[in-house]
Amino acid sequence: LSLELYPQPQQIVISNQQYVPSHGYTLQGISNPDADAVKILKEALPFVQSGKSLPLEVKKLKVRTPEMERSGAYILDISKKKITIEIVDDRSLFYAAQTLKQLVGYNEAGKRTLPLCTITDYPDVLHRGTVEGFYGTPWSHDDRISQLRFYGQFKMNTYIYGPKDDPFHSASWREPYPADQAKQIKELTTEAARNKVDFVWAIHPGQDIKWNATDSNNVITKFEQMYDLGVRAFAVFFDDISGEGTNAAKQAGLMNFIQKEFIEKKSDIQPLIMCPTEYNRSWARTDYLDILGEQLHPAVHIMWTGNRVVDDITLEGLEWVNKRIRRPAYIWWNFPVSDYCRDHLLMGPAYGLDTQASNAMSGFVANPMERAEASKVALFGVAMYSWNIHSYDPQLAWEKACEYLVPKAAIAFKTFCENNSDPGPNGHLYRREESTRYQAQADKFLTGYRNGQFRERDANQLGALFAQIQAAPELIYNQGDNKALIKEINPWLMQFELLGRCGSNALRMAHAWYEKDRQNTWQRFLEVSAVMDSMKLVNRTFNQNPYQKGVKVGSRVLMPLIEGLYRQTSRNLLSTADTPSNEIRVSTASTITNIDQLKNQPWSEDENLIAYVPMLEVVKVEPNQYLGLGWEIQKDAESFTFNLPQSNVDGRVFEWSEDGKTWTILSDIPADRTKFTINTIPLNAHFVRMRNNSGKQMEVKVTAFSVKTKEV
Ligand code: LOG
Repeated sequence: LSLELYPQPQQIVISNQQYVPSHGYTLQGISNPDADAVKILKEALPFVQSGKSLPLEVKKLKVRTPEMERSGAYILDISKKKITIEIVDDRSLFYAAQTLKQLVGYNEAGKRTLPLCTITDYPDVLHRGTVEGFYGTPWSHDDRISQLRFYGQFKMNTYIYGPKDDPFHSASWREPYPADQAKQIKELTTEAARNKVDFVWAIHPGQDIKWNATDSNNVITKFEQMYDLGVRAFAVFFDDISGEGTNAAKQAGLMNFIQKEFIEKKSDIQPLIMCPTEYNRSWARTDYLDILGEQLHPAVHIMWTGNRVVDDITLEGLEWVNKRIRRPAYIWWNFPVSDYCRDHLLMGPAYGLDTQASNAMSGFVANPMERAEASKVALFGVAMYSWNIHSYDPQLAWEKACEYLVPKAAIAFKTFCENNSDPGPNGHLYRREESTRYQAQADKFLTGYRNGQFRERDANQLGALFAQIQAAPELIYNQGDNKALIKEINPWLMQFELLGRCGSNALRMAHAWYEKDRQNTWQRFLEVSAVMDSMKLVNRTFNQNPYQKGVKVGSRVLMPLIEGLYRQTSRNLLSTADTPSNEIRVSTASTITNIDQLKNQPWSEDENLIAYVPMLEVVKVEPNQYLGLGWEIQKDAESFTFNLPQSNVDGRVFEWSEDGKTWTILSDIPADRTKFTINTIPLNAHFVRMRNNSGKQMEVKVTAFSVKTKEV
């Protein structure tokens, strides 16, 4: 017999007996047990005030190994005569109660059953949870309440509040929250406490901070205001900034000042956390981290996203940074955050986490999607991993998460998630497996079709998949339980249904061609075209954010399959009909740059607009490095637009070229503007670029860089 518990406890000793408690329970042992924990216990078991009863005794833990001293550690012992819970703190009792609640079963007679067992349990990582640290619309108040309850249920104890687009966190960090928002934060701190979650409030002052006493005190004043709202844990973020604020020694100085003047003066605050400017290995090219390691008070945690901004977490990478910062890193994992790929949902398993790394980190928090409910699929995995690292199974966690979130349509929801997990090409080079169970069939079928075959078995399996895909959204809508989730993912559900229809039609089209039925092939071809048009409409109508607009589903395996079949069929039909082939236009527009950090950055190309996909982080431009765009020879430029906030302007030049070799300065651009459009570009221009013409490194944030071409 094994027990299904999430997260999986460290140690379970179990007899194969289920036990039906003969009486209700009475609480015994320590006085004033945590009220929130008692509430959960009462949901799990019947309690009685008087008469015959069984004892549920709560006492202080005696066995003290280092692990069993951690906040939240507990021993839960269930025997026929008694339940005993041994605890370190209130959080321990709360977690033991959550475990007990998961252990309760029901027998055929409808009676409550409990397994006879002893569970010894503790967290592998001290601080576990999330950092609401993404760009885009911050979570709503209701989203956050629901998250905090979810964390409590699955033993995550940390929620770091730091949404980039909350002005009171970042752009206007010196300002106090307006009354209505302050009230909501107060409610959140209460809800967090109820769920034994540390509500960490983060400030992001680095873009305009002055390294003087006034601004140091401005930070403390803001923290005092947050303290009054019930906040008992704090962080300072220095990510994605440029200029003076990036100075490591100054940052350490401010942190140490906060440590001394604020943290140590109050007796009830959690350790301070900072997010450094060089927060991942690929950017750590200076002595920045060593300065932090030496100068920052040892009690302050330092966050770290891994070897890249968005990446897997490896023990080797952790050991590398820990040596430099002289403390175990506090992991800020950039998954399932989707602010750099906003047209996709990241619904796949939380994988790529080293199962040997438990002693190498002080915290593990994940940065989620702007869509809070949908993020729970990945966050469930984060909870399992950070509690019990060595026995983490990403696939199992993913399945359980899907079952937990959409219990009445779990299979349909899994179908949705497993085909919506890859972010698509992106500047971070971060990709996720998607549609893996069908990838081989899809590849073989398409290759076969191109060679004039029709692989019947593969077609049948893919056909069954597309039928499931088409049916899944309806099943998810109808289960009705999780309305917030449905609202968040609705555009993708609509698109998913169309994907199923499109795929089924594409397979019928391929079959008709194989049967040499031209007329039927044409008909199916037009059907596929029609569904593709509907998909384009959904893509143009929903989720129209200015970064990556639109709604992409199945983009890694299934859409390429459909498009491949469609293109091949179009060739088949047109070449034999002897019509002039309606060639798909091959792009020759592209970005041009000699900056490594930009080389993988995708660009978008609409009818007459070529543009860098906006970037969120700061790019370092060395002397003579440049970023630019080139476009098709047959097109003339109409205008050139840039928006480069947080950037130096001294020594930069904008230039145009006809051949990409000889460059001329665009002198109409004012020297001091970070944002501008010019409509006077020479007709023979086919490239524009911005170049660092100073002798020093320059910092740039690429929010917009685009060329509009004239209609032809
Ligand atoms: C930001 C973060 C953003 C994430 C993913 C950190 C420390 N900072 O590139 O706000 O959500 O990457 O795009 C970041 O990760 N900048």
